[in-house]
Amino acid sequence: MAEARTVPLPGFSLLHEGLPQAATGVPVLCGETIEQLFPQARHLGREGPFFLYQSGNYKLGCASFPVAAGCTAAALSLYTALLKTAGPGLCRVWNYVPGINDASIDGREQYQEFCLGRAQAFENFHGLDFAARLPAASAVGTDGEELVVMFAAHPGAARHFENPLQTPAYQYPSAYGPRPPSFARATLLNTGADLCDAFISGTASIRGHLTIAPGNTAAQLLCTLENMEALGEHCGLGAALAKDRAESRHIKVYLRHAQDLNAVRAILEKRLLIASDHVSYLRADICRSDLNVEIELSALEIPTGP
Ligand code: 3EB
Repeated sequence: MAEARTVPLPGFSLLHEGLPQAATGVPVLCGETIEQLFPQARHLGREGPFFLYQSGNYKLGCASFPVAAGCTAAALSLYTALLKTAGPGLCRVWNYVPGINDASIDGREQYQEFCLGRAQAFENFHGLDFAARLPAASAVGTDGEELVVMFAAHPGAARHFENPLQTPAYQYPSAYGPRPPSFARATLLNTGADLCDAFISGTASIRGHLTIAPGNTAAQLLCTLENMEALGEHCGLGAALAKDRAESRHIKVYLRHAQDLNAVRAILEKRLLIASDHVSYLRADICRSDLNVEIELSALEIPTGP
């Protein structure tokens, strides 16, 4: 199987050569190598560590920070800058965490270190009850040396949603780490009288706060799809996740094991995908070592009228 070492990030990051591809290398196993979520984005300039872009009313940003001094410090630094730069309308964050399942110098997982610094930055910025402000997100591993974060912010009123089948990640018990993950399950935004944008966070095989079917990719995929359907229903997109309404949906499927590709594709072709979807399958570690698959979905300008 050919693995292209390209960056399946929201395309705006590739508009500026300032971001080294090596920092975000997540191999594309199949599908589009550049996500075309904001194909019209243009480079605006820099602010602190962030390269900034604009696409319509969206402000987009991308930054990286070395993890040599620890992932907690890197996350605190990048998120402190992100919250200041993005402004109040933060809708979506994409996180790329080096060695996400590796042990840190303090014996925690790198993902836990990342969560610690991220939560501290949100708390510093918004105060102790920051949970209601948290946007949709995803977090996957890389084999790079830099933490990479990208954001999309919009001046419209973003609405954040939880999944009725899942414990809010920001309420996960402390067994998973000293600070829980800081994200919402979905963020929706009305962009016109009858139009909305939707960002479904990275979704995995978690019920309540427990991993379902540890290590079993096929069973995890079914649980993940059920989670996405329940979330779609709950946030008003519908269980079919705007399948028949969105002009195109942008889906990224992260696989821990490249050899799961064909089996996962076959199921998703039947259960989730239609011809107009933009899909990429990527090789990446997931934030819990017993998770094998994570799926995210974004769609812009979904008609919401009758
Ligand atoms: C989960 O539900 C799976 O830390 O930003 C999904 C989406 C996951 C976002 C994050 C983590 C994050 O906990 C992992």
